[in-house]
Amino acid sequence: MNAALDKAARAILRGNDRGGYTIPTAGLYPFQWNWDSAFAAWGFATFDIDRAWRELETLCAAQWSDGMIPHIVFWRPDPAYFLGPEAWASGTEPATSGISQPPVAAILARRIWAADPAAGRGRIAALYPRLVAWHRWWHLHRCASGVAAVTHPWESGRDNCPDWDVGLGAVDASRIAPYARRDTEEVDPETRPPKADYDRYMAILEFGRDCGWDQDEIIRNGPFLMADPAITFILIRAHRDLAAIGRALGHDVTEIEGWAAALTAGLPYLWHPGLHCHAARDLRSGAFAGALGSGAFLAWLAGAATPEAEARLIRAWDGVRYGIPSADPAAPGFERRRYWRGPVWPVVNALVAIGLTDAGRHALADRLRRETAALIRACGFNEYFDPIDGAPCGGRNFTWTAAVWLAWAGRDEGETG
Ligand code: 9WN
Repeated sequence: MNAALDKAARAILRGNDRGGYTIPTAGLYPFQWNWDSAFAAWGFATFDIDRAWRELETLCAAQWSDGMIPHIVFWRPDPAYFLGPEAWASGTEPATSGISQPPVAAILARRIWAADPAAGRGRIAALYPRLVAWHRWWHLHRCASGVAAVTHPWESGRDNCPDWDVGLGAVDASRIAPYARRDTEEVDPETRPPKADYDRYMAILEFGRDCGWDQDEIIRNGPFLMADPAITFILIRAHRDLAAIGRALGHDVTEIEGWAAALTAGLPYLWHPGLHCHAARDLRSGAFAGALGSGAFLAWLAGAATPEAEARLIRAWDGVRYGIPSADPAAPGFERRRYWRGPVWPVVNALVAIGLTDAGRHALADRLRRETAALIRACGFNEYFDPIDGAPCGGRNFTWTAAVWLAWAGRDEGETG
């Protein structure tokens, strides 16, 4: 059974390969996305190590001069996606979006290097300065408050999760021009963010574009600035992994270790005593998101899950058949099929499992792997799934679902890559 699914997963990666970069899925997402590519590389590393490094190299080739690695790279035009290169007007070559995405690349690059140390040494050595520059960009432009912030819900990778409701409520979308979405032509609109969210995504984008993506202006006066527990946990972990890579290459990593230590020291700001876990916070008003989101589960990835948080997280997990739900199933806003407001995302599960394994929570890590594998076995390589009945949602033949199958979910216990 696993052999057939391994073969299908490899075929998805090959089929979504556009020559050096992999699209998330044909039709819905026809360009290179940042964290999708890092997962694609992890999947490729299980059967084509050269192609794995190539994926990361292509992504890093789109790096901006200030160090940012953008969230979308528009290598070739494709009218199938709204919002394309014209909307962002990055002025870069290649054209890109104007924001970033969860910095998982160093976490996965370290694992890819471990898969074949000899083949990877030269490749990781060449990528290392680019990754350091990107992590410095995060430190300088997103972490001034002591925790990591996002300036657009899309920068979080968890677009419409309940975390952002409090910040989006303050965004004025009354002046945006009419627009036509493409995503709701590709998949069931009931599983996508509603128009009210998209209006605000547009308004935030237009502010960035109109100030020429001036980061100081965006941080000072932009319509949306929220501290994100998920990016904070991911960045802590990614800094540590990048420091380990740097050390192995013989570099001084004091600066990187300092970034990780500063973010770790900032975590109490995100602790929500009423929710008993870390939660997003609006940096303009100080208001907390009132709901537990999947970002809280990434505490394990940063080695920051307290016993109180563990108990709370496991309670939310126990509320569904297939973990991890992207929102608390007991909360009134839970929507089991609407994108990041309830569904389970294999890609987030893979990150949580890395954290659980490192925290010595092997039984939980294995439970998560089995629940994820059951979804994929029953329904295929969809973008996300209903956590109650396992129904497949979103795009089909999805690159990162195939990749996490190959690198993690489809492997036996103890084999995790
Ligand atoms: C906007 C590609 C991306 C993922 C994100 C996911 C979704 C895009 C969209 O698809 O976002 O970036 O148009 O909905 O939320 O995490 O990287 O798979």
